[in-house]
Amino acid sequence: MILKEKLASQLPEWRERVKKLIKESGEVKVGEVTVSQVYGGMRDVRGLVTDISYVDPNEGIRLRGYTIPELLEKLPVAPGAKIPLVGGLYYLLLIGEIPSLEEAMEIENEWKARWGIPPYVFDVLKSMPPDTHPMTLLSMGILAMQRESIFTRRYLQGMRKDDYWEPMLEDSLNLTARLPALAAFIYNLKYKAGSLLSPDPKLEGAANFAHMMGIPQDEFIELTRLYLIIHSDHESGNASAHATHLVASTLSDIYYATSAAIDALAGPLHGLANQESLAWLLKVYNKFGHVPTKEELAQFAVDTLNAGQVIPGYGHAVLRKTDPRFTALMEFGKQWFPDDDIFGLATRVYDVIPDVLRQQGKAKDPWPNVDAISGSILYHFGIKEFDFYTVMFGISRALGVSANTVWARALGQPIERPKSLTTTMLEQIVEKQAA
Ligand code: AMX
Repeated sequence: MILKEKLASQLPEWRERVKKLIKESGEVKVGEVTVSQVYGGMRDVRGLVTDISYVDPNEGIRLRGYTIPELLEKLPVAPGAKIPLVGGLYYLLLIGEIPSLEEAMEIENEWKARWGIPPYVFDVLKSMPPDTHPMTLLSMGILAMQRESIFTRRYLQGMRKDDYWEPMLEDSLNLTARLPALAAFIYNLKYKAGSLLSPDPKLEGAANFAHMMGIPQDEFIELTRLYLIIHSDHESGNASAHATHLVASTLSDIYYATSAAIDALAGPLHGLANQESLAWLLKVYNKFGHVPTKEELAQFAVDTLNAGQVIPGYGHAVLRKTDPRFTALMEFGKQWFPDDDIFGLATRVYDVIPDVLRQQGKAKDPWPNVDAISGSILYHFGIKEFDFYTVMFGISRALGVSANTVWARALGQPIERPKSLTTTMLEQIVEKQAA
């Protein structure tokens, strides 16, 4: 596998670079921690490292140094398609270089060879009550496959620390290959009376997902590619990435760690915001029976805030400008279905909400994140079961967190264990510094 060889060839230099940095500059300070950060979810505390992506507060995400528009321009595209192959994105995340079409197809072909989900996984999911949330089913499906872990098997047999990354990569390729089919199975089990289309070996990953979802149109295939690319990684501190990193740092395998990512993503302040956001848009639409005027919208938003609720899809812990992932999806919608009512509503909300939030004066970031629009686009394609939206986020996020985990093992990152203090200790620190 070219991918494995390329990764292996990078490791000596990276290991040396990190070792040298720690040895020669290990005591250099990279920041300080304040009392409000200790109580405030560690916001802005610089305590993690990843070379796979970086979120600039004003510019948004860069994956391996590339902005979203640059990725869409530079990553290889399948013949006849417009949006790049997801396999190319995964190659970039893992290797750090824009692949050729051939290299992107190598990943797509690896995924094709690995997508068979063990039948017992389906049995587990089928045995769950029908009202189980699809994110619970996704997390369970991933966890059920844990017994397949090559990393765990090799670890129990005895493995050198330097070799950990290799079975971690094998597991990651197996898991990411299976997730689209697992997601489509969950969709069909929950919402389509259990019917399941088998994967078509002629199709690449995104096209196969569209086929298994029963939405084989070209636009939906393109959207799947775009959706999987833009949600894949958002540096290391977001809840799903951090949960993965923490769990995998104990040398749990990628199945345990990705299941944890999905659990974190299922929270309304993280990935579930996309379903909450669409629910809010539909509430607005149903109240007025049409796309409301800007004034009507502003009043509705103020009422939401006065009721003590957040405007889902707006605000971000790190970003301070419109999320470029939001912009990419908005441009996609404007290109393919500019006249869709709910999509149009999402774009009108974008004209109104930042001002409303600024006037309220609480949110540090009044701009939309990706979740403000993604639901309206899936809705357009007839995926009206919005519980499912975060599942699609999850299969994309697994690409980023697994690439990070391969590198964390390759660089021998240790078990994560920050220190906690008591409130009395914090008060004593404050008193001492005031004295
Ligand atoms: N609507 C109303 N109030 C908001 C708000 C919003 N969209 N965004 C932030 N605020 C409020 C916060 O609730 C907080 O109020 P408090 O002081 O009474 O607790 C105050 O503004 C300050 O918050 P902040 O420092 O600007 O944000 P944060 O870093 O604590 O939280 C986030 C970030 C995303 C959780 C928050 O903006 C939010 O709840 N947004 C809505 C939910 C959402 O879109 N989540 C998706 C995030 C992206 C993702 O992970 N998928």
